[in-house]
Amino acid sequence: MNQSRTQVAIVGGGPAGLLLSHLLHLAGVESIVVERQTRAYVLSRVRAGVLEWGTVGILRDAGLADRMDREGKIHDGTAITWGGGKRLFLDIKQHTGRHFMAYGQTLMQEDLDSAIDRWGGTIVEEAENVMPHDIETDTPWVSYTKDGEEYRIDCDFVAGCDGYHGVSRTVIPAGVLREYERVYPFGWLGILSETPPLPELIYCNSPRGFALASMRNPMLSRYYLQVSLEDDIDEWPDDRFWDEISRRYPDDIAADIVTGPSVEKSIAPIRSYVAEPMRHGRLFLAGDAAHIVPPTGAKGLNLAVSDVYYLSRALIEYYATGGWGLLDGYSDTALHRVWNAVRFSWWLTTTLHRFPDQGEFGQRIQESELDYLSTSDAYMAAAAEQYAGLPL
Ligand code: RFL
Ligand code: PHB
Repeated sequence: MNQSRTQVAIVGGGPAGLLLSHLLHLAGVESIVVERQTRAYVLSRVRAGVLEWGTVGILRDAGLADRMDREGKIHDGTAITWGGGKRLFLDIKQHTGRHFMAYGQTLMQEDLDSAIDRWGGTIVEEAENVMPHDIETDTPWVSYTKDGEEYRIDCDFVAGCDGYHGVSRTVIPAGVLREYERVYPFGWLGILSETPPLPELIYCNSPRGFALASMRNPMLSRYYLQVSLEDDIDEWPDDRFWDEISRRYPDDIAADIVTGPSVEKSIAPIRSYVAEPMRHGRLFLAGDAAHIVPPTGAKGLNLAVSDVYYLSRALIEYYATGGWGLLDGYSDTALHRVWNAVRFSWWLTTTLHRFPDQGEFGQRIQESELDYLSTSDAYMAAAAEQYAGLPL
């Protein structure tokens, strides 16, 4: 058995795990990240594209924003279209004084990787059978195997940042863990294409199903279509994808969409899920390990960042003063923000997608909701405030 010791053992090297390691390092707290995949594999997963202004601020304060500030695109708001040509602009700048940044999660992950390499942090890749132990004691540890050898990391705390399919949440006893879930009866088919995107993000409610136009950079577009959970990726050749996109968007928007071959294509199921509490003993969960939201509100990555912000602050306070105040409050503080985002993402998902049993009545209710949103300044301000993200 190969043994080592650190202050915080971090399970999972996605955005949550790497950002936590970096923020702790800035305050002189040591950590080791243990990741199941190779770094290259983690970088190949195309995911989020929208960073809330609070997330942008955290990345800037942590010295992680050079490329984001050069290459990311600042937006004042986002558009929604429905009813065969109606359109509103959810003006975040007007209603909150903030903005958001279109910047791909893969680039943020690359920025974190390089920052951690620069200060010489440890990210163990391709760790198998990772398992936290003794989290209810003062001497927790994490075990894993790599290249056939067994390893043990002794630590003061374990941070479970290993996503929805991770192992950390499973060590919380069944009598303690409470789970809340909603599975939606559809998935999102996403493509990347090397074509100029539309200037704004445009969410679309259509009787044929939801669609979203987004972007990564001036020559890389990201589009999504609501599809059936039974659909296979092979049933969606590029021609069918672009044809369906142009049927869902109103004609004037469809005419502006530049089509081209896809360079990535995948289907993701959609769910809302929350695990409570986010802490048990010396194990603290952060990001998708504790909660999943439908991507409709663009909240998943931003919640991972806000969890990590709260958790890093709590751990830093502990190492500076020995105080448990922020650590004890972590789960409640994080969950308050999580449930707000869960509710908003659920609302936007429910308002914009076609549900199998909604019928004409359900379609008209959705359209009426969007008509009202577009004419009520008060409703618009509330929606803009939530899309912008609650302050930390
Ligand atoms: P991750 O990114 O899943 O990383 C977890 C890491 O843990 C590793 N792991 C393990 N490591 C060791 N031992 C084990 N047993 C392990 N099990 C797993 C995994 O290999 C992985 O590297 O979780 P994290 O760090 O919490 O980050 C969360 C975000 O990735 C996620 O919330 C977002 O991508 C969600 N999301 C979006 N969020 C936004 O804020 N804005 C968006 O615009 C947005 N768009 C999206 C999205 C997610 C999408 N998909 C594919 C679900 C669009 C899509 C299509
Ligand atoms: C994306 O660009 O991938 C994206 C943007 C907004 C969302 C979800 C995904 O709500």
